[in-house]
Amino acid sequence: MSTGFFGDIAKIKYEGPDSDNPLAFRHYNPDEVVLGKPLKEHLRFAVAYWHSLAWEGGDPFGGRTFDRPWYDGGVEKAKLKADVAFELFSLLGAPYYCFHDADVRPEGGNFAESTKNLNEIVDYFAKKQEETGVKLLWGTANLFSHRRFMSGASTNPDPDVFAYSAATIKTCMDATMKLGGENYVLWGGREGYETLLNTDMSREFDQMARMLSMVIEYKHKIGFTGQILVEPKPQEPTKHQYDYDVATVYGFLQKYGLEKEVKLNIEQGHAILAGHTFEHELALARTLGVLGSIDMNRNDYQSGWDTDQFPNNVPEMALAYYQVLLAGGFTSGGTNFDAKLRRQSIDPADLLYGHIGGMDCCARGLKAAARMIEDGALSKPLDERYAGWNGDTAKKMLSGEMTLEDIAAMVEKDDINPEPKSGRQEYLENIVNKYV
Ligand code: XLS
Ligand code: NI
Ligand code: NI
Repeated sequence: MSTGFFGDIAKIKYEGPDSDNPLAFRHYNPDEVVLGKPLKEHLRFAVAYWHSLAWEGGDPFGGRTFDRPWYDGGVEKAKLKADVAFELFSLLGAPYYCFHDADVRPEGGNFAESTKNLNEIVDYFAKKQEETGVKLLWGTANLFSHRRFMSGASTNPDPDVFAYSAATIKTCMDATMKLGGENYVLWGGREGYETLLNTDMSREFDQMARMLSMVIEYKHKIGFTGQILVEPKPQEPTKHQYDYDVATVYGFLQKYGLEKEVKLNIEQGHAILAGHTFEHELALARTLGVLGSIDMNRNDYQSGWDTDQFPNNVPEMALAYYQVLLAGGFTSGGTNFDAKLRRQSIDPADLLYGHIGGMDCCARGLKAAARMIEDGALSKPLDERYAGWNGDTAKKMLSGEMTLEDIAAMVEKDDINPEPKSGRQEYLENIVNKYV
């Protein structure tokens, strides 16, 4: 039975690029086959519970602007929220959703009560999943909102907070497993510092690594077959977050021998905050073999803040999905809209407009990327640029068959005198422009 929250809005359909219907897809046709696979299987869209259902529209200068019937309540209100959530997923035809414990259950008076509330909602979710066919892309623990986590979760100076965090993660992994989640995410919102004056970095690294190791041990113990994902972000809420960017997280994983067990959940807005492009972060993760999933959104380029807006820059998204496709596409991962409405967008329909626009832009980006791959638009010029390395001597320089002395002797004997060649950046940018 419908909650009536979305009025008479019916399931969003694909109507093609010429449609004027604001409640229709113009580019996302879930069944359209691209590179041998339907778009819905390439993109694997997920709705983020925290932004679309739990967030209330506050900012540092004012409180809630949204008015939702499930605010300020106990488990019954949380169930109403779940009813509307699954209506939203179904209207959009989003195959997946993602949540933190704190988004879905009321906080209890102590750990046991919070866990009881969570488990009650998880049972409710299980029924909703069954009814709607919507699946869980990933679950995660919110170890950053409550005041107990103000100085970090696993990196807290107080071992009681470490223990509380470990216990919370366990309940969230159990919930994720029970709901058939395909990944489990760790985002270290407060695993970092405000000032080094009160911070023992080396101790905190060891604490964070021990927590992650226990997560991996537990995953294997309970037979959770999903992927463990770490989500990098350079700062906000802390001044400095340890999981700064892809390169930093990979270094951390290697230091503790965890790089084979963990992949990354990479977010557009976090890449921007770290001074990178999304494309850069994805390309690096692909190169290192740790590209797991993406949190799709966009940052306001002027604000210097994680504004988590719905994405709308198709050329940027085409280059992002180009990297995803080169990595072989998603396996357990997907496209999670870690994006929230602006606080003035208070109508239920705004939730649909945000996601419809985001899904359409992702579809356009992915289709452009697929065409570039089919045509070899970028790979052919790239192969040409590196073609010299196909030669025998060039190969020997890399294989270890030649030493520094051998190479020096060769350069002198053959009078090697390299002539620079154009990198053709503008030419390549014009090629991309043809596809987007
Ligand atoms: C916050 C993060 C968060 C994670 C999940 O900036 O993006 O929403 O995705 O904890
Ligand atoms: Ni974020
Ligand atoms: Ni995120």
